[in-house]
Amino acid sequence: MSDGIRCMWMRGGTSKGGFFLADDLPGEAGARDAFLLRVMGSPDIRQIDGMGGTDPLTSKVAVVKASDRDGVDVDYLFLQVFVDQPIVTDAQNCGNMLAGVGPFAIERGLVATTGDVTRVAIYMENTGQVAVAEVQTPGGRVTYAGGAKIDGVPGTAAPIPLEFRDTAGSSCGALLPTGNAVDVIEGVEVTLIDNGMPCVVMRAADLGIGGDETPEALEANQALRAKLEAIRLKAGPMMNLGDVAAKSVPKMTMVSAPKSGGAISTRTFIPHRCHKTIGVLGAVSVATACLLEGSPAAALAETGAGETRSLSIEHPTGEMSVIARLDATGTPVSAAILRTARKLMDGEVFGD
Ligand code: NQM
Repeated sequence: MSDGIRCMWMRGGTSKGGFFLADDLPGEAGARDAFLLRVMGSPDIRQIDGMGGTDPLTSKVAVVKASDRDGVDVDYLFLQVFVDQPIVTDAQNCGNMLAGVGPFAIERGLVATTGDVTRVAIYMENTGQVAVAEVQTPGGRVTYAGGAKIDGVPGTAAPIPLEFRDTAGSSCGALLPTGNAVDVIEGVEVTLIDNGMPCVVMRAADLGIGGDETPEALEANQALRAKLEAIRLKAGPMMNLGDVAAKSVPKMTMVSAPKSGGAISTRTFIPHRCHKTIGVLGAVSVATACLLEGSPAAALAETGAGETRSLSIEHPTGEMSVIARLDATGTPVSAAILRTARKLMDGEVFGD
């Protein structure tokens, strides 16, 4: 292929990657994935021959098209391009890249603006659920500048609140795929949970760490990494995810008591690199684990009271607040998160 393909490079939340219209990419998945590997420069830990930023968080792709579903504006397919392996997977969703989908859809003319704020209903193809994004569109144009601050991103930008409903069991078929709030794998008590992202939630202390180490220190801990991977490979089939050896799920979150006045402190492997923050839907799933009576996270968490709870999920570079609404039985029915996004480049990208 010698011609470039139209692409917008954007930061979405604390992730970054390429945003494409579905029609602009090869229709056949094998050809599409081969192209995307070339675009990112994978497999190569330096991604020197491509656009990827050498981290799973900066090696991401969003594929967007107008939707023909009732009440939905656009369909969004997330693709994780592995850095060091020739793998492109749709086996997970991404709530950070999601933050860029609304602005991108408006910029590409898939959605018309409706005043100072435009609501964009987004069907997330990876998990078959809908999220609603609110995009700032004063004067009929997307504005990226604004006063909202999210931890893990320097400076401020226009707020993009995201609301999720019905995320329980997104990939695993049920919020608790084993039916239990606690299972034991490799001698460690775990909560196998999926409220938008399949996660294994464990006490940091049970893995022999304090839970406030830096991502670099945790990545250097080979014994910890081996233990986490052994647990993950067993958790995959238990979570209805099958063999997860070549998948980027489930995520592995180690929790400890909050350190900065939040609900819980976290360190998350995604699954082989340690996240500098925490994924959006990962945070929703961990917040939900904190609300589960008898779970390892609940015993450590400060969750407050009431039908609407703001759970501040502490991570290595700050926190992410999950606003959870609960029904009369205490089950979370919706979650909202504040994100921002920024357009970085609009042009053509090459996969020769
Ligand atoms: O959990 C990283 C991220 C993500 C995924 C990952 C995400 C989410 O921070 O919704 O956003 O867990 O691989 O972008």
